[in-house]
Amino acid sequence: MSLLFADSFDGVIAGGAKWDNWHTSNEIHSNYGRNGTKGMLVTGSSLAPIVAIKALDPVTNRVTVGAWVYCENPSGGPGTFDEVFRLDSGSGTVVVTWGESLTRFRLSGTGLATQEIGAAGTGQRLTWIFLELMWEPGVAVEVRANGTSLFSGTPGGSGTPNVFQIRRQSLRWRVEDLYILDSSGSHQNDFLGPIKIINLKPDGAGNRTELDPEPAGNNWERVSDGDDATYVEGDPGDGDLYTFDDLSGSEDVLGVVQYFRAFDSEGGAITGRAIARVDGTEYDGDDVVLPGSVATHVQPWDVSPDTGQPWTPAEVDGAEFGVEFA
Ligand SMILES: [Ca+2]
Ligand SMILES: [Ca+2]
Ligand SMILES: [Ca+2]
Repeated sequence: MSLLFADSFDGVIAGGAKWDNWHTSNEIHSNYGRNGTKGMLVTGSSLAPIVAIKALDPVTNRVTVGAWVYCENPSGGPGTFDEVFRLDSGSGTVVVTWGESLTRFRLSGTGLATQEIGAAGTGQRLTWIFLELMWEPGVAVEVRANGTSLFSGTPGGSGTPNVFQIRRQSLRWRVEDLYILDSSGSHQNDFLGPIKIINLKPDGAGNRTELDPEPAGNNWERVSDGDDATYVEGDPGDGDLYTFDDLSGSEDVLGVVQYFRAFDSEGGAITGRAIARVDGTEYDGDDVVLPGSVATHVQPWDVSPDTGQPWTPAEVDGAEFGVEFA
């Protein structure tokens, strides 16, 4: 496993439901995304600089984050907390902000001189840039823009990156197609470069329909409406599989990340897991001990569970995904 988090801002599980902390002023709208899809506008209050937080539990000490970013301010330097990407380990920090120069990013952190990095134009305002930050405390740091390295060196700090944050003070910027990964495994364990995240949602019944819909109706519609008040439920051994939207193209697939919301209405501790059916065979995701109230759970499928190789577009289009209880 190496993909820790992915957000296209288009899913039915939206905004704060995927993040551990989400400022209520953040906006998600097609005005702020790319290619006609939704993106995030960072506009949280300067009085509470934390805009979004995602706790991380990586397998390795090396973590890479990437996203398309677009600063809406043609002028104005960053405030202290205009942190586009911030990673913390508990024993160190690395931060990338928009630069005073208006054309470059600024890097700071434990053991690093605060400095603008890269050539003029690599941190330009009013344009989309695919920004990436790799950090292994005490060992390595690298920043890339549109796939080109702006800085690499040896940072201070120690430990395992355990939280990603976006913080904001005075600037407004857009974020789209954000990923976070660690360096474990043989696939998706390094910079991905400029990517696109496509949101796929259930569009029909799959090979298993064992859960009970509430209210009555099609199970797949109860889980694809973005409303926790409608749902499916069942007992240990029961599960559902659903067909999903197809990809619209044939570009290489870097990985699949499945999200679901679930809880144990008996008070907690039932086991649930994501399941996938690929080429006619069902595969189990990781066991999750479900909490007593609804929460968002993530199952990365870095490679096709059927082949152990990168997913083909045809495999994704034909795959069914769902959840079962155990
Ligand atoms: Ca989007
Ligand atoms: Ca629902
Ligand atoms: Ca499909």
